[in-house]
Amino acid sequence: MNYIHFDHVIWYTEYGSPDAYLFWMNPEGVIRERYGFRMELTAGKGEGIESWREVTLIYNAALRQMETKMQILNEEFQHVHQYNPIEHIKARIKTPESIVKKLKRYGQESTIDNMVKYVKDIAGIRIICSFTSDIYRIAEMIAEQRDIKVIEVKDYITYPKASGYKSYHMIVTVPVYLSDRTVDTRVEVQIRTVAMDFWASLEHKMHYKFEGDAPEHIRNELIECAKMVSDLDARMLSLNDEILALTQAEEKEL
Ligand code: 0O2
Repeated sequence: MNYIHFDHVIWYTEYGSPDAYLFWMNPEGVIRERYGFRMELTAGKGEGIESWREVTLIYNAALRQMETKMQILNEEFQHVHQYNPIEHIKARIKTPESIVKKLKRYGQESTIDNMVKYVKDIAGIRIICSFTSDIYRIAEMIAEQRDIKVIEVKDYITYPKASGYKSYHMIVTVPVYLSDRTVDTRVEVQIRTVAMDFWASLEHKMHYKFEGDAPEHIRNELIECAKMVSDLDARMLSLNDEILALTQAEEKEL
């Protein structure tokens, strides 16, 4: 049995050369414990470092494709409407720690096969925009792309989580063209405003720090902040609409 060792993998959260993964195999098969459970992704029968490299290569390719698609949409939008709906884009491959935790939560063994089968957000792209209205516009533009298939949508903008979390999630597949086959690869797309992203980053930090058991006053304060974020987003959108209307009226007069 080969172990793709966790401690090495965790440092590699950005995508890039798959060669980096060569170091991740643990030839001695040493099992380390962290947070009370095994933190290895095990390579099952017929799986090995090659299959791990191939899987990560495919996810990296899918991410790059999505990122390019988003950049093109943004540039085209600027050309047609003189404005960029996308502020910036972040892309990441899920850390093995997070993959293993998720597989445990699903009651599945931590193998490469299972990770591909069950974990939908191994490749993730986060699109940060200025205004709430941009979120739906971007989601529509993604869904309209012929080679993208939308598998699942979770609208935490209209239906925020009890924590106050707001974001628009899509699971899509994008085709990755290899030399001998095409692999429809799942990518999780999260779309949110700058303000929502600011809030989510802090809340994520809190979640990580307290492992889901944060002090009540911190949770309450974050819920309060989430309300302020929603209010801020609504006011900024309304201001922007007013500025746009005034600009258009002035242009008409000329
Ligand atoms: P990480 O570390 O970001 O990868 P399911 O797929 O239905 O079994 P899952 O994966 O929880 O359940 O789906 P969901 O709700 O769409 O959440 C996916 C991702 O959204 C999470 O990934 C987080 O990145 C983000 N997210 C969801 N809920 C919250 C929240 O309440 N607060 C913050 N800050 N982020 C949230 P991971 O795997 O949890 O973590």
